[in-house]
Amino acid sequence: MATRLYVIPASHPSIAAELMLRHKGIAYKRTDLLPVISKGVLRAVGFPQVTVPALKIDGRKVQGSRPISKELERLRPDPSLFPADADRRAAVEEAERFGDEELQHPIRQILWWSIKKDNKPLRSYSEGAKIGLPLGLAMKTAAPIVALAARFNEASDDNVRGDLAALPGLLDKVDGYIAAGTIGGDQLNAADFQIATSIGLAMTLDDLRPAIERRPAGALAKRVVPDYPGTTPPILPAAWLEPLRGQPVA
Ligand SMILES: N[C@@H](CCC(=O)N[C@@H](CS)C(=O)NCC(=O)O)C(=O)O
Repeated sequence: MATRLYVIPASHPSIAAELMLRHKGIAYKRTDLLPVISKGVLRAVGFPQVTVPALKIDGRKVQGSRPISKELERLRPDPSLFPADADRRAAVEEAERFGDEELQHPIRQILWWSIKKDNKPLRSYSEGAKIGLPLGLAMKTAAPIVALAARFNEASDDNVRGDLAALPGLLDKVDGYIAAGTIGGDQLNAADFQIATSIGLAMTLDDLRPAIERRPAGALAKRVVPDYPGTTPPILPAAWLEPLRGQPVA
């Protein structure tokens, strides 16, 4: 099965797709793309949309972390990514939808806002990636790419302040899925990969990690993606982080 996964290094849905390929035991090649530039490359290689993860597998093109989980399940049912029981499957699909549609984007906005303020940490997110040019050179020319990525993702002050205010509620929801056994079980499922990678990316920010790491959500991320690449030192305004103080612990 000829398989190539197109990713942006440290992109959370890209890591989810990669972990799901490994879960299935499907051998794959990976193409690492720079943000923003990725859009043109994906179009040039024939994908209809401009986001990663994008997968060529068995002659088909599949784009988006949720279409990818479904396609992998179709192509290789074992080991499964979704429970066989209909009710449990519906719960996992709903948690996966939440991870994709509600959790992913605020984390993405917080990260791009932080990197736009100071792009030095960007290098740590690309460590080990093969982006087609030396990392040092890529980082010297990163400012316009970062500015565009922050703009495309609407990582404005207002949006990021709102994201931080909403984050405790999102984390409560993840802890709730774990308490209900929808995610965090012995057998990892598609929602585990979808959600734990967003939490893993959030925990690369020193500003956010203390509010997450002692929650069940933080423990799940450490289990599913222990070596999440990248570190961003404190940069967010203290007043914006106020809603995250006094967070519950596991
Ligand atoms: N919800 C989609 C999101 C895909 C997405 O927005 N990916 C980002 C990277 S995390 C992307 O490709 N951004 C384009 C860019 O940064 O230029 C999924 O799970 O596949």
